[in-house]
Amino acid sequence: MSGRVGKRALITGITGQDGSYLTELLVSKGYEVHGVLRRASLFNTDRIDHLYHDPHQVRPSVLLHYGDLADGASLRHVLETVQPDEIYNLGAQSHVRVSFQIPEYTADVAGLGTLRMLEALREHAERSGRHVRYYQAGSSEMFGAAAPPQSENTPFHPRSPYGVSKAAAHWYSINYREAYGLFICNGILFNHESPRRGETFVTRKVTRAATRIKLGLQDKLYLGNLDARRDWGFAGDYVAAMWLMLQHEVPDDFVIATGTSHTVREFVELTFDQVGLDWSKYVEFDPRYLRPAEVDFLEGDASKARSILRWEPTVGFNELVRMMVESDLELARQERTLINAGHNAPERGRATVRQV
Ligand code: NAP
Ligand code: F7E
Repeated sequence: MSGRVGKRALITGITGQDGSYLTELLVSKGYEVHGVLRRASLFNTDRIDHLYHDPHQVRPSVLLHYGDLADGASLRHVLETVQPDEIYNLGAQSHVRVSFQIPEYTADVAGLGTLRMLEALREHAERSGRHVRYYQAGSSEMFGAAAPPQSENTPFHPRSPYGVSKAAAHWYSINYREAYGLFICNGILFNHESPRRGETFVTRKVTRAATRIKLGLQDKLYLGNLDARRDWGFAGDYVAAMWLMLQHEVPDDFVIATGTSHTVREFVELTFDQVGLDWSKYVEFDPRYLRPAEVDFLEGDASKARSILRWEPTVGFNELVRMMVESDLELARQERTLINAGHNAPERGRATVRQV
């Protein structure tokens, strides 16, 4: 590839929540960003469409390549084509509840997919002599049942096929760092949310439902375990930590978290408060949203990232909920306007949200 100006990044999972925020961040820093796009029967680029320019018309800063973490040849091909300076491996089947329903696929993409990416990187680095920096998207789900506060020194005790697969990916990454001297960092990120969060994760499910109930578009919200505690931060802050890890002189592993936790019940209460509703009148229990094994309490200790990377979260819990409620209220208003104008506006993704 010719005509390089700034750095070039390759992102798997570019169409996901984090991929979209990371792309915005890297483009703002002058990177040329390449993303691995998974083939789907419907458009799956909603979160990055605003960043994409037709390469026939302008020199684009965001380019997409078909590929899949389940297909090693496609990863090798994309890597050779793009020749990136940095790789962010964010692609995964990332839903914990779904990982109990499709455990082999989850392991294939989140666990083996990481190994495929690392092998592609090793071969590329050996053949070309290029120095490429690699970020691996690890998760607090790897801690699972370990007692809080969890830090880089806390032993893993994952509680789902997703958590086990991410733990394997974490150790593959350390092994490739130690064995081949590659620049590989593991982020161990606690839950992070945003208006772009997938609608089957509990935060977005709640903000979407509360705002739709407020506008008379929905009657009830069905949830599972309200007692689980999570350390919820803002995705925009967390992608900045990924970038900081790859700018550090030495490759290392970092916990990224706010250090405060809340129960699902508290998240529900605050969300409904913000739209002026009493949550207990609308929320009902549905056992289908329980998991065969639960992670009860996650609260991260990110002091290593704070001191070494100088990373700090900028958005607190109340602000995060406010941001998500505002965005979903706007979507609900648009839905209401269509219905008032006589259009049939069925709830988007209704069938998916009912499953998980
Ligand atoms: P997300 O919104 O679910 O996005 C996942 C991305 O992976 C999507 O772009 C998805 O493509 C892609 N993907 C799925 N299967 C793939 C495959 N077989 N090959 C290539 N790409 C595939 O997840 P996120 O919240 O942005 O999280 C980003 C990463 O961080 C994930 O690895 C997740 O497990 C991890 N993580 C997330 C959190 C969190 O709280 N958000 C915390 C810790 C770690 P489609 O758009 O086509 O589905
Ligand atoms: O669940 C409870 C559920 O699905 C949070 C992923 O990004 O963060 C995420 O995984 C809690 C759990 O996220 C419902 O039982 C109750 O205790 O929003 P979640 P998660 O499982 O924490 C980690 C760090 C990742 O790495 C993952 O990729 O909420 N809960 N009722 C519910 N959860 C859902 N989804 N739906 C419910 O109705």
